[in-house]
Amino acid sequence: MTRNPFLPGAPRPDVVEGLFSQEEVLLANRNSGTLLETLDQDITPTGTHYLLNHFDVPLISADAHFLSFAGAFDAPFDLSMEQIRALPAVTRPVTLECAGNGRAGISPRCFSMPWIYEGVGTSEWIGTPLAPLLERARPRRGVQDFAFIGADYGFDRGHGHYFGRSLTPAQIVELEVLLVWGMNGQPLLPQHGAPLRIIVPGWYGMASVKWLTRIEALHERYQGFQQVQTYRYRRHTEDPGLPITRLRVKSLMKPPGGPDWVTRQRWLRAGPVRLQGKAWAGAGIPISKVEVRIGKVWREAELTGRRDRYAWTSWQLDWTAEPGVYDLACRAQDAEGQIQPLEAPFDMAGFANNSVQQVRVHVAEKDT
Ligand SMILES: Nc1nc2c(c(=O)[nH]1)N[C@H]1C(S)=C(S)[C@@H](COP(=O)(O)O)O[C@H]1N2
Ligand SMILES: [Mo]
Repeated sequence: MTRNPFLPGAPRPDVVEGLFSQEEVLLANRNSGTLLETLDQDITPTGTHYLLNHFDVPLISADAHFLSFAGAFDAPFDLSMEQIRALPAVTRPVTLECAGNGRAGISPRCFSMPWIYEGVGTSEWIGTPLAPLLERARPRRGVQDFAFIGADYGFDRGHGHYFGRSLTPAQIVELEVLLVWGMNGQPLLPQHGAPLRIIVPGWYGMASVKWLTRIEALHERYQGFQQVQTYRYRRHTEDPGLPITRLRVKSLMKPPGGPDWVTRQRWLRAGPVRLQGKAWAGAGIPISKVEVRIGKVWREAELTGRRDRYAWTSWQLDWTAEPGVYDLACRAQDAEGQIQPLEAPFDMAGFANNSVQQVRVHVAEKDT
């Protein structure tokens, strides 16, 4: 990438094929993925939850931080972190997935964060419902959008901007948005948005703005880069696209056995093995079925728990593994009948690839 990326309209290398570039690997090094071996846990251990940070992580002192309600409110106010933490607190397990998760499985691929499977995790988020605070600030009649602005500034396609997203008043009513300061019993870590972020349950992660500084009520729709220029489903360059919102139905398996260091292929001793993993869908829709493919045969797994409306569900299947090489896959279906596709659905930016995960295992008679 030799062209000046700070000129208005500067193009990003768009779609590419073949090996990952240095720049893509740099993005991957900054944005770690959830360790798939933690998929037997309901809550992703803090520090192994995936990260997606577009720009630099701002280090913000909680003592000096304020959240401003600004723009078209009749009673705007600022809140210190102390005031925010004194609000009625709730703890909710919510599954967060990056809209780019699975991008590497789409060909040609978009030049961006090269997620394979790991851009998803579940945390117990600690915060307070946002809707009553918006009410308290008294949005003026005719407000169309609430913009959520983060403290992180950077460039994309030549546009300098603070990361920002918006939700309409109807979406605020429909989605149980939380204003969050804690994660798994601890204060938020800097890389997850400290001291304050929102969590938008049931939607892809881009909506859950981190390092929140300002909520602005607008009489028009918010036109921020992250709202209108990206996070749209687009099938070709002329396609105006549709905004990305709720999570698509998906499942993942904890890779069984042990890995080969570099290929990550799995080694298993023949005999009984419990296959297990997680399944989730958007907007609080329950998972109705998970199937596991062993070789060519699909078997139905047992759903072993549903912790909460917006958190993933556990599944398991007991398998007596015979020696051989197997390609395992898992596939979830939600209560509305949506089912994971076997092939990746094409999207220009590689968004929302919910096709099935493939795990190759070598089953051996005895230790090698
Ligand atoms: N301010 C800000 N908020 C942000 C982002 C960002 O880069 N800046 N990334 C978004 C994206 S794309 C995702 S997937 C989630 C990731 O949250 P996590 O890093 O805590 O897992 O944060 C969202 N909120
Ligand atoms: Mo994301």
